[in-house]
Amino acid sequence: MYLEAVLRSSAPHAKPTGLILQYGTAGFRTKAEYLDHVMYRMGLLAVLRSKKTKSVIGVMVTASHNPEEDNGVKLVDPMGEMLAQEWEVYATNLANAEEHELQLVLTNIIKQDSINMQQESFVAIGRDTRPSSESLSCAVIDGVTSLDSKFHDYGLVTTPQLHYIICCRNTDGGYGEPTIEGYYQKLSKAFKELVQQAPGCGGEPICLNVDGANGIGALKLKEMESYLQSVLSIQLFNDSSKGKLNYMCGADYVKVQQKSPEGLDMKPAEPYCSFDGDADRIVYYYNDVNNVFHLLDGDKIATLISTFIKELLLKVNLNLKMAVVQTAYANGSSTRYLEEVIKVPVYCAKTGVKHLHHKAQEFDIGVYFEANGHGTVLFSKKAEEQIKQLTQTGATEKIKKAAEMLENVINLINQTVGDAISDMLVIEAILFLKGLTIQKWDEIYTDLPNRQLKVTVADRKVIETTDAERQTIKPPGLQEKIDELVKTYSMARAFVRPSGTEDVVRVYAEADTQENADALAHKVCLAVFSLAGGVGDQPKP
Ligand code: G16
Repeated sequence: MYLEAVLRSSAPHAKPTGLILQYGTAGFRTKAEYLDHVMYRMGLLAVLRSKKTKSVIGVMVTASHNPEEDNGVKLVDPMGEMLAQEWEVYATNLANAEEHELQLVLTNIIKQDSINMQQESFVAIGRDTRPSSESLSCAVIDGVTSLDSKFHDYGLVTTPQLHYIICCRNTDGGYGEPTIEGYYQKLSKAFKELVQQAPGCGGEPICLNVDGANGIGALKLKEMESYLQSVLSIQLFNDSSKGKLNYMCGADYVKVQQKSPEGLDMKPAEPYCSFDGDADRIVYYYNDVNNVFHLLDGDKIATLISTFIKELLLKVNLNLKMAVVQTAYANGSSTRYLEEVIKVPVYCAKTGVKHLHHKAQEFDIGVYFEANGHGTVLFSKKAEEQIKQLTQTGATEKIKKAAEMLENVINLINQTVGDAISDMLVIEAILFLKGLTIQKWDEIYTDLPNRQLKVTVADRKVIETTDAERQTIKPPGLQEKIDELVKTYSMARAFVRPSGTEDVVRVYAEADTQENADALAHKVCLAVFSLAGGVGDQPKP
Protein backbone atom coordinates (compact mmCIF):
# COMPACT_ATOMS: atom_id res chain seq x y z
CA MET A 1 0.00 0.00 0.00
CA TYR A 2 2.53 2.55 1.24
CA LEU A 3 4.89 1.65 -1.59
CA GLU A 4 2.31 2.71 -4.15
CA ALA A 5 2.10 6.15 -2.51
CA VAL A 6 5.89 6.35 -2.59
CA LEU A 7 6.04 5.56 -6.28
CA ARG A 8 3.27 8.05 -7.06
CA SER A 9 4.95 10.92 -5.28
CA SER A 10 8.37 9.94 -6.60
CA ALA A 11 7.36 10.83 -10.16
CA PRO A 12 7.89 14.61 -9.77
CA HIS A 13 11.26 13.82 -8.16
CA ALA A 14 12.38 11.35 -10.81
CA LYS A 15 16.02 10.39 -10.90
CA PRO A 16 17.97 11.41 -14.01
CA THR A 17 18.65 8.05 -15.70
CA GLY A 18 22.19 6.80 -15.24
CA LEU A 19 23.21 9.39 -12.62
CA ILE A 20 25.32 7.73 -9.93
CA LEU A 21 26.26 9.53 -6.72
CA GLN A 22 28.34 8.33 -3.78
CA TYR A 23 27.61 8.88 -0.09
CA GLY A 24 30.72 10.89 0.79
CA THR A 25 32.49 12.30 3.84
CA ALA A 26 29.34 14.03 5.05
CA GLY A 27 26.49 12.64 2.94
CA PHE A 28 25.68 13.40 -0.70
CA ARG A 29 27.13 16.51 -2.28
CA THR A 30 27.13 17.78 -5.85
CA LYS A 31 25.63 20.51 -8.06
CA ALA A 32 22.19 21.40 -6.69
CA GLU A 33 20.40 20.57 -9.95
CA TYR A 34 21.26 16.85 -9.58
CA LEU A 35 19.88 16.48 -6.10
CA ASP A 36 16.09 16.67 -6.15
CA HIS A 37 15.58 12.88 -6.31
CA VAL A 38 18.28 12.34 -3.68
CA MET A 39 16.46 14.67 -1.28
CA TYR A 40 13.12 12.92 -1.85
CA ARG A 41 14.75 9.56 -1.22
CA MET A 42 16.66 10.74 1.86
CA GLY A 43 13.24 11.79 3.19
CA LEU A 44 12.17 8.16 2.70
CA LEU A 45 15.34 6.85 4.32
CA ALA A 46 14.98 9.17 7.31
CA VAL A 47 11.49 7.76 7.94
CA LEU A 48 12.83 4.18 7.82
CA ARG A 49 15.68 5.11 10.16
CA SER A 50 13.22 6.79 12.51
CA LYS A 51 11.02 3.67 12.58
CA LYS A 52 14.05 1.46 13.10
CA THR A 53 15.49 3.49 15.97
CA LYS A 54 12.09 4.59 17.35
CA SER A 55 13.59 8.09 17.49
CA VAL A 56 13.50 11.44 15.78
CA ILE A 57 15.92 11.59 12.83
CA GLY A 58 17.30 14.77 11.24
CA VAL A 59 17.79 15.76 7.63
CA MET A 60 19.94 18.82 6.97
CA VAL A 61 20.00 20.30 3.48
CA THR A 62 23.42 21.89 3.07
CA ALA A 63 26.68 21.64 1.16
CA SER A 64 28.52 23.36 3.99
CA HIS A 65 31.90 24.66 2.73
CA ASN A 66 31.21 23.91 -0.97
CA PRO A 67 30.38 26.69 -3.46
CA GLU A 68 26.91 28.23 -3.40
CA GLU A 69 25.86 26.32 -6.55
CA ASP A 70 26.39 22.96 -4.84
CA ASN A 71 24.09 21.41 -2.32
CA GLY A 72 23.96 18.28 -0.23
CA VAL A 73 22.30 16.40 2.56
CA LYS A 74 23.46 15.23 5.98
CA LEU A 75 21.38 12.73 7.96
CA VAL A 76 21.40 13.03 11.74
CA ASP A 77 21.07 9.97 14.00
CA PRO A 78 19.21 9.86 17.36
CA MET A 79 21.91 11.25 19.66
CA GLY A 80 22.83 13.94 17.16
CA GLU A 81 25.63 11.94 15.54
CA MET A 82 26.08 11.41 11.81
CA LEU A 83 24.06 8.60 10.20
CA ALA A 84 25.34 5.14 11.27
CA GLN A 85 27.84 3.90 8.71
CA GLU A 86 25.94 0.62 8.16
CA TRP A 87 23.12 2.73 6.72
CA GLU A 88 25.31 4.65 4.29
CA VAL A 89 25.04 1.74 1.89
CA TYR A 90 21.22 1.95 2.06
CA ALA A 91 21.49 5.65 1.32
CA THR A 92 23.69 4.99 -1.71
CA ASN A 93 21.45 2.19 -3.00
CA LEU A 94 18.36 4.37 -2.64
CA ALA A 95 19.95 7.42 -4.25
CA ASN A 96 21.18 5.42 -7.22
CA ALA A 97 18.12 3.19 -7.86
CA GLU A 98 16.49 3.89 -11.22
CA GLU A 99 12.78 4.76 -10.92
CA HIS A 100 11.66 1.21 -11.72
CA GLU A 101 14.02 -0.22 -9.08
CA LEU A 102 12.94 2.08 -6.26
CA GLN A 103 10.23 -0.18 -4.89
CA LEU A 104 12.57 -3.18 -4.77
CA VAL A 105 15.39 -1.26 -3.09
CA LEU A 106 13.00 0.10 -0.45
CA THR A 107 11.51 -3.32 0.21
CA ASN A 108 14.98 -4.81 0.57
CA ILE A 109 15.98 -2.24 3.20
CA ILE A 110 12.76 -2.85 5.12
CA LYS A 111 13.30 -6.62 5.04
CA GLN A 112 17.02 -6.56 5.70
CA ASP A 113 16.68 -4.35 8.76
CA SER A 114 13.34 -5.88 9.88
CA ILE A 115 11.71 -2.45 9.94
CA ASN A 116 8.22 -2.37 11.40
CA MET A 117 6.30 -0.11 9.04
CA GLN A 118 3.53 0.31 11.65
CA GLN A 119 5.98 2.01 14.02
CA GLU A 120 5.46 5.79 14.35
CA SER A 121 8.17 8.01 12.90
CA PHE A 122 9.27 11.65 13.10
CA VAL A 123 11.74 13.56 10.95
CA ALA A 124 13.20 17.01 11.75
CA ILE A 125 14.35 19.02 8.74
CA GLY A 126 16.68 22.00 8.49
CA ARG A 127 18.40 23.90 5.70
CA ASP A 128 21.14 26.43 5.01
CA THR A 129 20.81 29.72 3.08
CA ARG A 130 21.69 28.42 -0.41
CA PRO A 131 19.15 29.54 -3.04
CA SER A 132 18.46 25.86 -3.86
CA SER A 133 17.96 24.73 -0.26
CA GLU A 134 14.30 25.67 0.13
CA SER A 135 13.01 23.65 -2.81
CA LEU A 136 15.33 20.76 -1.97
CA SER A 137 13.99 20.66 1.58
CA CYS A 138 10.46 20.53 0.09
CA ALA A 139 11.59 17.41 -1.79
CA VAL A 140 12.71 15.91 1.55
CA ILE A 141 9.29 16.69 3.01
CA ASP A 142 7.58 15.02 0.03
CA GLY A 143 9.59 11.87 0.73
CA VAL A 144 8.73 11.98 4.43
CA THR A 145 5.01 12.51 3.90
CA SER A 146 4.74 9.88 1.18
CA LEU A 147 5.53 7.35 3.92
CA ASP A 148 2.90 9.01 6.09
CA SER A 149 5.40 10.17 8.69
CA LYS A 150 5.21 13.12 11.05
CA PHE A 151 7.81 15.83 10.61
CA HIS A 152 8.81 19.33 11.66
CA ASP A 153 10.47 21.77 9.31
CA TYR A 154 12.87 23.93 11.35
CA GLY A 155 13.66 26.01 8.27
CA LEU A 156 16.89 28.00 8.35
CA VAL A 157 19.21 26.56 11.01
CA THR A 158 22.90 25.82 11.31
CA THR A 159 23.81 22.14 10.97
CA PRO A 160 24.90 21.92 14.64
CA GLN A 161 21.62 23.51 15.76
CA LEU A 162 19.71 20.71 14.03
CA HIS A 163 22.02 18.11 15.65
CA TYR A 164 21.35 19.75 19.03
CA ILE A 165 17.58 19.67 18.49
CA ILE A 166 17.62 15.99 17.51
CA CYS A 167 19.56 15.08 20.65
CA CYS A 168 17.24 17.18 22.83
CA ARG A 169 14.12 15.61 21.33
CA ASN A 170 15.43 12.08 21.77
CA THR A 171 16.49 12.65 25.37
CA ASP A 172 13.12 14.19 26.28
CA GLY A 173 14.83 17.50 26.91
CA GLY A 174 17.66 15.90 28.91
CA TYR A 175 20.23 17.53 26.64
CA GLY A 176 18.34 20.82 26.54
CA GLU A 177 15.19 22.53 25.32
CA PRO A 178 14.58 21.27 21.75
CA THR A 179 14.25 24.73 20.21
CA ILE A 180 16.60 27.32 18.74
CA GLU A 181 15.69 29.57 21.67
CA GLY A 182 16.65 26.70 24.02
CA TYR A 183 19.99 26.40 22.21
CA TYR A 184 20.73 30.13 22.69
CA GLN A 185 19.72 30.01 26.33
CA LYS A 186 21.74 26.91 27.17
CA LEU A 187 24.91 28.16 25.51
CA SER A 188 24.70 31.77 26.68
CA LYS A 189 24.01 30.72 30.30
CA ALA A 190 27.02 28.36 30.35
CA PHE A 191 29.21 30.99 28.66
CA LYS A 192 28.29 33.72 31.12
CA GLU A 193 28.77 31.45 34.13
CA LEU A 194 32.18 30.37 32.85
CA VAL A 195 33.37 33.89 32.10
CA GLN A 196 32.12 35.14 35.49
CA GLN A 197 34.70 32.92 37.17
CA ALA A 198 37.52 35.08 35.79
CA PRO A 199 39.04 37.62 38.19
CA GLY A 200 38.62 40.56 35.77
CA CYS A 201 35.01 39.87 34.89
CA GLY A 202 32.50 42.70 34.96
CA GLY A 203 34.57 45.16 32.94
CA GLU A 204 34.49 45.77 29.22
CA PRO A 205 32.93 43.02 27.08
CA ILE A 206 35.18 40.62 25.18
CA CYS A 207 35.53 41.85 21.56
CA LEU A 208 35.67 39.56 18.56
CA ASN A 209 35.46 39.97 14.77
CA VAL A 210 33.54 37.21 13.00
CA ASP A 211 33.44 36.35 9.28
CA GLY A 212 30.06 34.65 8.80
CA ALA A 213 30.94 33.28 5.31
CA ASN A 214 27.73 34.97 4.06
CA GLY A 215 25.86 31.99 5.42
CA ILE A 216 23.46 30.69 8.02
CA GLY A 217 26.03 31.09 10.82
CA ALA A 218 25.94 34.86 10.33
CA LEU A 219 22.14 34.96 10.60
CA LYS A 220 22.09 32.80 13.71
CA LEU A 221 24.91 34.69 15.40
CA LYS A 222 22.95 37.92 14.88
CA GLU A 223 19.94 36.27 16.53
CA MET A 224 22.09 35.14 19.44
CA GLU A 225 23.80 38.49 20.06
CA SER A 226 21.14 39.78 22.46
CA TYR A 227 21.72 36.75 24.72
CA LEU A 228 25.41 37.60 25.03
CA GLN A 229 25.10 41.35 25.51
CA SER A 230 27.54 43.01 27.92
CA VAL A 231 29.78 39.93 27.93
CA LEU A 232 30.69 39.45 24.26
CA SER A 233 30.70 42.17 21.63
CA ILE A 234 30.73 40.84 18.08
CA GLN A 235 31.64 42.71 14.93
CA LEU A 236 30.13 40.66 12.12
CA PHE A 237 31.55 40.64 8.56
CA ASN A 238 30.27 38.76 5.51
CA ASP A 239 26.90 38.71 7.24
CA SER A 240 25.05 37.39 4.16
CA SER A 241 23.43 40.76 3.44
CA LYS A 242 25.20 41.02 0.06
CA GLY A 243 28.14 38.68 -0.68
CA LYS A 244 28.01 35.15 -2.06
CA LEU A 245 28.14 32.17 0.27
CA ASN A 246 31.70 30.92 0.96
CA TYR A 247 33.04 33.05 -1.89
CA MET A 248 36.51 34.34 -0.93
CA CYS A 249 35.47 34.02 2.69
CA GLY A 250 34.62 31.47 5.34
CA ALA A 251 36.64 28.93 7.32
CA ASP A 252 37.58 26.69 4.39
CA TYR A 253 38.85 29.61 2.29
CA VAL A 254 40.93 30.99 5.16
CA LYS A 255 42.37 27.59 6.10
CA VAL A 256 43.24 26.44 2.58
CA GLN A 257 44.42 29.80 1.24
CA GLN A 258 46.12 30.71 4.53
CA LYS A 259 45.00 34.28 4.15
CA SER A 260 42.30 36.61 5.45
CA PRO A 261 38.87 36.57 3.81
CA GLU A 262 37.63 39.34 1.56
CA GLY A 263 35.21 41.77 3.13
CA LEU A 264 37.11 42.65 6.25
CA ASP A 265 39.78 45.19 6.89
CA MET A 266 42.06 43.52 9.41
CA LYS A 267 43.54 45.63 12.17
CA PRO A 268 46.88 44.46 13.59
CA ALA A 269 46.75 42.25 16.69
CA GLU A 270 42.94 42.02 16.77
CA PRO A 271 41.36 38.54 16.91
CA TYR A 272 39.23 37.29 14.00
CA CYS A 273 37.44 34.05 13.30
CA SER A 274 35.63 32.54 10.30
CA PHE A 275 32.67 30.15 10.19
CA ASP A 276 31.96 27.89 7.23
CA GLY A 277 28.74 27.71 5.18
CA ASP A 278 26.68 25.75 7.71
CA ALA A 279 28.57 26.92 10.82
CA ASP A 280 30.03 23.60 11.89
CA ARG A 281 33.64 24.72 11.49
CA ILE A 282 35.67 27.62 12.85
CA VAL A 283 39.22 28.91 12.46
CA TYR A 284 40.88 31.91 14.16
CA TYR A 285 43.51 34.31 12.80
CA TYR A 286 45.16 37.71 13.24
CA ASN A 287 47.64 40.01 11.56
CA ASP A 288 50.70 40.87 13.64
CA VAL A 289 52.08 44.38 13.90
CA ASN A 290 54.04 43.82 10.68
CA ASN A 291 50.78 42.82 8.97
CA VAL A 292 51.86 39.21 8.70
CA PHE A 293 48.88 36.84 8.72
CA HIS A 294 48.74 34.07 11.37
CA LEU A 295 46.24 31.21 11.29
CA LEU A 296 45.05 29.30 14.36
CA ASP A 297 43.30 26.25 12.96
CA GLY A 298 41.56 23.21 14.43
CA ASP A 299 44.86 21.88 15.78
CA LYS A 300 45.52 25.06 17.78
CA ILE A 301 41.91 24.96 19.01
CA ALA A 302 42.28 21.32 20.12
CA THR A 303 45.47 22.23 21.96
CA LEU A 304 43.92 25.20 23.75
CA ILE A 305 40.85 23.25 24.85
CA SER A 306 42.79 20.12 25.87
CA THR A 307 45.25 22.14 27.93
CA PHE A 308 42.42 23.92 29.73
CA ILE A 309 40.52 20.70 30.48
CA LYS A 310 43.67 18.87 31.57
CA GLU A 311 44.53 21.68 34.02
CA LEU A 312 41.03 21.53 35.49
CA LEU A 313 41.17 17.73 35.76
CA LEU A 314 44.41 18.05 37.75
CA LYS A 315 42.73 20.54 40.08
CA VAL A 316 39.71 18.32 40.71
CA ASN A 317 41.97 15.28 40.98
CA LEU A 318 39.74 13.06 38.86
CA ASN A 319 41.31 10.09 37.16
CA LEU A 320 39.51 10.36 33.83
CA LYS A 321 40.98 9.06 30.58
CA MET A 322 41.36 11.91 28.12
CA ALA A 323 42.58 11.72 24.51
CA VAL A 324 42.74 13.87 21.40
CA VAL A 325 41.67 12.61 17.98
CA GLN A 326 43.09 14.23 14.85
CA THR A 327 43.35 13.35 11.15
CA ALA A 328 46.28 13.05 8.76
CA TYR A 329 45.97 16.82 8.15
CA ALA A 330 47.01 17.60 11.74
CA ASN A 331 50.15 19.67 11.75
CA GLY A 332 53.13 17.61 12.98
CA SER A 333 53.94 20.31 15.56
CA SER A 334 50.50 20.04 17.14
CA THR A 335 50.72 16.27 17.55
CA ARG A 336 54.19 16.57 19.08
CA TYR A 337 53.02 19.32 21.47
CA LEU A 338 49.96 17.37 22.59
CA GLU A 339 51.93 14.16 23.19
CA GLU A 340 55.15 15.56 24.58
CA VAL A 341 54.13 18.72 26.44
CA ILE A 342 50.51 18.23 27.48
CA LYS A 343 51.11 14.48 27.67
CA VAL A 344 47.78 13.46 26.29
CA PRO A 345 47.45 10.45 23.97
CA VAL A 346 46.72 11.38 20.34
CA TYR A 347 44.95 9.16 17.80
CA CYS A 348 44.62 9.58 14.04
CA ALA A 349 41.29 8.88 12.33
CA LYS A 350 40.16 9.10 8.72
CA THR A 351 38.84 12.47 7.53
CA GLY A 352 35.19 13.03 8.40
CA VAL A 353 33.60 13.91 11.70
CA LYS A 354 31.87 10.53 11.79
CA HIS A 355 35.26 8.80 12.13
CA LEU A 356 36.68 11.18 14.73
CA HIS A 357 33.48 11.21 16.77
CA HIS A 358 33.44 7.42 17.14
CA LYS A 359 37.07 7.28 18.18
CA ALA A 360 36.56 10.08 20.72
CA GLN A 361 33.65 8.14 22.28
CA GLU A 362 36.15 5.54 23.51
CA PHE A 363 37.46 7.90 26.21
CA ASP A 364 36.06 9.57 29.34
CA ILE A 365 36.90 12.85 27.66
CA GLY A 366 37.53 12.78 23.92
CA VAL A 367 38.65 15.99 22.24
CA TYR A 368 38.46 15.80 18.46
CA PHE A 369 39.28 18.42 15.88
CA GLU A 370 40.09 18.30 12.21
CA ALA A 371 42.72 20.84 11.17
CA ASN A 372 39.99 22.55 9.12
CA GLY A 373 38.29 23.60 12.38
CA HIS A 374 35.61 20.93 12.63
CA GLY A 375 35.45 19.46 16.11
CA THR A 376 34.14 19.25 19.64
CA VAL A 377 34.66 17.54 23.00
CA LEU A 378 32.78 14.46 24.19
CA PHE A 379 32.28 13.71 27.88
CA SER A 380 31.25 10.20 28.92
CA LYS A 381 28.34 9.70 31.33
CA LYS A 382 30.89 8.64 33.95
CA ALA A 383 32.89 11.86 33.48
CA GLU A 384 29.77 14.04 33.64
CA GLU A 385 28.53 12.34 36.81
CA GLN A 386 31.87 12.53 38.64
CA ILE A 387 32.22 16.21 37.74
CA LYS A 388 28.65 16.97 38.80
CA GLN A 389 29.18 15.28 42.14
CA LEU A 390 32.19 17.48 42.85
CA THR A 391 30.20 20.64 42.13
CA GLN A 392 27.87 19.58 44.95
CA THR A 393 30.33 18.09 47.41
CA GLY A 394 33.76 19.38 46.32
CA ALA A 395 36.24 18.75 49.13
CA THR A 396 37.56 22.30 48.96
CA GLU A 397 36.40 25.57 47.42
CA LYS A 398 39.18 25.24 44.83
CA ILE A 399 37.98 21.79 43.74
CA LYS A 400 34.37 22.92 43.65
CA LYS A 401 35.23 25.93 41.50
CA ALA A 402 37.25 23.84 39.02
CA ALA A 403 34.41 21.28 38.84
CA GLU A 404 31.93 24.08 38.15
CA MET A 405 34.10 25.29 35.29
CA LEU A 406 34.19 21.79 33.83
CA GLU A 407 30.44 21.58 34.16
CA ASN A 408 30.07 24.89 32.30
CA VAL A 409 32.31 23.54 29.52
CA ILE A 410 30.10 20.42 29.31
CA ASN A 411 27.05 22.65 28.86
CA LEU A 412 28.74 25.10 26.50
CA ILE A 413 30.28 22.64 24.08
CA ASN A 414 27.89 21.09 21.56
CA GLN A 415 28.69 17.44 22.15
CA THR A 416 26.61 16.26 19.21
CA VAL A 417 28.93 17.63 16.50
CA GLY A 418 31.46 20.39 15.73
CA ASP A 419 29.71 23.76 16.14
CA ALA A 420 31.29 27.09 15.17
CA ILE A 421 29.15 29.15 17.58
CA SER A 422 29.65 26.82 20.54
CA ASP A 423 33.38 26.34 19.84
CA MET A 424 33.80 30.11 19.50
CA LEU A 425 32.23 30.65 22.93
CA VAL A 426 34.39 27.94 24.52
CA ILE A 427 37.53 29.47 23.01
CA GLU A 428 36.60 33.03 24.05
CA ALA A 429 35.86 31.88 27.60
CA ILE A 430 39.16 30.01 27.88
CA LEU A 431 41.18 32.94 26.51
CA PHE A 432 39.43 35.27 28.95
CA LEU A 433 39.87 32.96 31.95
CA LYS A 434 43.54 32.41 31.17
CA GLY A 435 44.13 36.06 30.29
CA LEU A 436 45.54 35.04 26.90
CA THR A 437 45.65 37.21 23.79
CA ILE A 438 45.36 35.51 20.41
CA GLN A 439 49.11 36.11 19.93
CA LYS A 440 49.95 34.34 23.20
CA TRP A 441 47.69 31.44 22.25
CA ASP A 442 49.43 31.26 18.86
CA GLU A 443 52.85 31.11 20.54
CA ILE A 444 52.01 27.81 22.30
CA TYR A 445 53.78 26.03 19.42
CA THR A 446 54.86 26.91 15.89
CA ASP A 447 53.14 25.17 13.00
CA LEU A 448 55.28 23.43 10.43
CA PRO A 449 54.80 25.27 7.11
CA ASN A 450 52.23 23.37 5.05
CA ARG A 451 50.25 23.51 1.85
CA GLN A 452 46.99 21.94 0.75
CA LEU A 453 46.20 21.65 -2.99
CA LYS A 454 43.65 19.94 -5.25
CA VAL A 455 44.14 17.88 -8.42
CA THR A 456 41.33 17.05 -10.82
CA VAL A 457 41.39 13.47 -12.13
CA ALA A 458 38.98 11.54 -14.36
CA ASP A 459 37.90 9.23 -11.53
CA ARG A 460 39.05 10.00 -8.01
CA LYS A 461 38.12 6.48 -6.88
CA VAL A 462 41.32 5.19 -8.53
CA ILE A 463 43.07 6.42 -5.39
CA GLU A 464 42.74 4.09 -2.42
CA THR A 465 44.28 4.81 0.95
CA THR A 466 45.19 3.03 4.17
CA ASP A 467 46.64 3.89 7.61
CA ALA A 468 44.03 6.60 8.32
CA GLU A 469 44.64 8.01 4.82
CA ARG A 470 48.35 8.58 5.39
CA GLN A 471 49.38 6.08 2.68
CA THR A 472 47.99 5.18 -0.74
CA ILE A 473 47.66 1.58 -1.88
CA LYS A 474 46.40 2.47 -5.37
CA PRO A 475 47.25 3.42 -8.08
CA PRO A 476 50.48 1.41 -8.25
CA GLY A 477 53.63 3.44 -7.84
CA LEU A 478 52.04 6.55 -6.32
CA GLN A 479 53.05 5.90 -2.70
CA GLU A 480 56.60 5.02 -3.76
CA LYS A 481 56.79 8.32 -5.67
CA ILE A 482 55.47 10.29 -2.67
CA ASP A 483 58.00 8.57 -0.36
CA GLU A 484 60.80 9.42 -2.76
CA LEU A 485 59.75 13.09 -2.92
CA VAL A 486 59.30 13.40 0.84
CA LYS A 487 62.87 12.12 1.41
CA THR A 488 64.30 15.10 -0.48
CA TYR A 489 62.98 17.64 2.08
CA SER A 490 63.65 18.20 5.74
CA MET A 491 60.92 17.51 8.35
CA ALA A 492 58.64 16.63 5.46
CA ARG A 493 55.43 14.64 5.19
CA ALA A 494 52.86 14.37 2.40
CA PHE A 495 49.76 12.39 1.56
CA VAL A 496 46.94 12.36 -0.97
CA ARG A 497 43.30 11.27 -0.65
CA PRO A 498 40.14 11.50 -2.74
CA SER A 499 37.80 14.17 -1.37
CA GLY A 500 34.41 12.99 -0.19
CA THR A 501 32.72 16.34 -0.76
CA GLU A 502 34.22 17.65 -4.01
CA ASP A 503 35.22 15.96 -7.26
CA VAL A 504 38.96 16.36 -6.63
CA VAL A 505 41.97 14.65 -5.09
CA ARG A 506 43.37 16.50 -2.08
CA VAL A 507 47.13 16.85 -1.60
CA TYR A 508 48.75 17.83 1.69
CA ALA A 509 52.43 18.52 2.33
CA GLU A 510 54.43 19.99 5.18
CA ALA A 511 58.15 20.73 5.44
CA ASP A 512 60.72 22.88 7.22
CA THR A 513 60.01 26.04 5.15
CA GLN A 514 56.99 27.37 3.27
CA GLU A 515 58.94 27.21 -0.01
CA ASN A 516 59.70 23.54 0.59
CA ALA A 517 56.13 22.72 1.63
CA ASP A 518 54.87 24.47 -1.53
CA ALA A 519 57.41 22.72 -3.77
CA LEU A 520 56.70 19.30 -2.25
CA ALA A 521 52.92 19.78 -2.57
CA HIS A 522 53.34 20.77 -6.21
CA LYS A 523 55.54 17.76 -7.02
CA VAL A 524 53.05 15.43 -5.33
CA CYS A 525 50.28 17.03 -7.45
CA LEU A 526 52.28 16.24 -10.58
CA ALA A 527 52.69 12.64 -9.44
CA VAL A 528 48.92 12.34 -8.85
CA PHE A 529 48.25 13.96 -12.21
CA SER A 530 50.42 11.50 -14.10
CA LEU A 531 49.70 8.31 -12.11
CA ALA A 532 46.01 8.80 -11.27
CA GLY A 533 44.63 10.09 -14.55
CA GLY A 534 44.77 13.87 -14.23
CA VAL A 535 42.51 15.88 -16.52
CA GLY A 536 42.93 19.38 -17.92
CA ASP A 537 46.15 21.34 -17.56
CA GLN A 538 49.05 20.01 -15.52
CA PRO A 539 49.16 21.49 -11.99
CA LYS A 540 51.21 24.69 -12.01
CA PRO A 541 53.58 25.70 -9.21
C1 G16 B 1 32.92 17.89 5.63
C2 G16 B 1 33.13 16.91 6.75
C3 G16 B 1 34.49 17.15 7.37
C4 G16 B 1 35.57 17.05 6.30
C5 G16 B 1 35.25 17.99 5.13
C6 G16 B 1 36.17 17.81 3.96
O1 G16 B 1 32.94 19.19 6.15
O2 G16 B 1 32.11 17.08 7.70
O3 G16 B 1 34.67 16.18 8.37
O4 G16 B 1 36.81 17.38 6.82
O5 G16 B 1 33.94 17.75 4.67
O6 G16 B 1 36.04 16.50 3.47
P1 G16 B 1 36.73 16.02 2.14
O7 G16 B 1 38.18 16.36 2.29
O8 G16 B 1 36.47 14.55 2.08
O9 G16 B 1 36.14 16.79 1.00
P2 G16 B 1 31.82 20.24 5.78
O10 G16 B 1 32.09 21.36 6.70
O11 G16 B 1 32.00 20.56 4.33
O12 G16 B 1 30.55 19.50 6.07
